[in-house]
Amino acid sequence: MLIKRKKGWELPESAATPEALFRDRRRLMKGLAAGSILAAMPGLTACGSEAAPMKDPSASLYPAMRNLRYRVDREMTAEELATTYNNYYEFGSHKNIWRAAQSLPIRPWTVTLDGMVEKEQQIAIDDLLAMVKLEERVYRFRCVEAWAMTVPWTGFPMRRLVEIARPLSGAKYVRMETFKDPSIAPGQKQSWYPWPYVEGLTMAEATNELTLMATGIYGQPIPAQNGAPIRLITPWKYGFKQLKSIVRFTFTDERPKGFWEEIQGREYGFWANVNPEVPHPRWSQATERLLGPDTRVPTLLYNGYADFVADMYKGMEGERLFM
Ligand SMILES: Nc1nc2c(c(=O)[nH]1)N[C@H]1C(S)=C(S)[C@@H](COP(=O)(O)O)O[C@H]1N2
Ligand SMILES: [Mo]
Repeated sequence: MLIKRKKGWELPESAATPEALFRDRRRLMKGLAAGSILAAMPGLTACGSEAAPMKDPSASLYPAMRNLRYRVDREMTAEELATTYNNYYEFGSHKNIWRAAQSLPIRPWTVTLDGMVEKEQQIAIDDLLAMVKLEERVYRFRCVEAWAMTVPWTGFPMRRLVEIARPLSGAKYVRMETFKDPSIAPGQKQSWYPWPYVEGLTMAEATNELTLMATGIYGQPIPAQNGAPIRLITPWKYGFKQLKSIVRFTFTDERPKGFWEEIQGREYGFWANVNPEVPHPRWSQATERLLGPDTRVPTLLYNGYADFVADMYKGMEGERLFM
């Protein structure tokens, strides 16, 4: 596989340009081709054992051009960290699930668009990818547990997905669902959790320019542990809103109840917008720990994205907007 370098990568955002990572990857791919370092790579094997991740047929779509409208004045988080420190309860309720998640079959993968739409559709992920234009965006990411990272997602605006779905005028929300198959995801055998993982957005949120359907990360198809083959990214909201491995988008006039809201509604709500001044019932949200340097930095209102999103919440002061 060749990693082509495009013009966008050369632009001034040097802090957020992981050149070294790409150089390393090129070296790695050469090594893989020669078959020399397979043994040294955890999770990779020469001949399709259980641990081998499925090959991604969309690999040639990456990297995509970076969209420089979205800038972050922070160091990029190392790829090794962002892809090995994860929350994905389907594969375990701890951070070290990346290896277990390799058993997720990413093809065939069908996305259903249903509910209040002109016509229900089922679209294979590669057909969907052919209908959209991929771009790269570097966003901040803030987990409700008060750790944070900065990563380059590749994807397309959710607004484009809404266009494809053609919702009826009465639709007020999009309800999204992660796959459910306990034979693949051992966490789903734990029946006290309300599987599948569900999250929802208002139509205004879903069509906000920031809202991204991410299909890649660090210039490659998104790996299973980060939500392959398609996950939600809403950078002004806590991480738990940003569900992974989505199979269904349902347009509805009822506010969806998310996975965590269902489990503990007093701690996790529908809006989940980042706000340093509104503590979680069990800890402060004033600061966050950066993955990598492990330093603590102040948390920003709407995670630094107020200019893009604050207008959507005008006149809603009575709502629990920040949990
Ligand atoms: N289906 C599903 N999506 C999920 C989760 C999950 O457990 N299952 N965890 C959420 C939480 S709490 C966070 S912080 C982010 C983590 O994303 P990352 O592993 O790519 O950093 O995924 C979110 N999406
Ligand atoms: Mo999270």
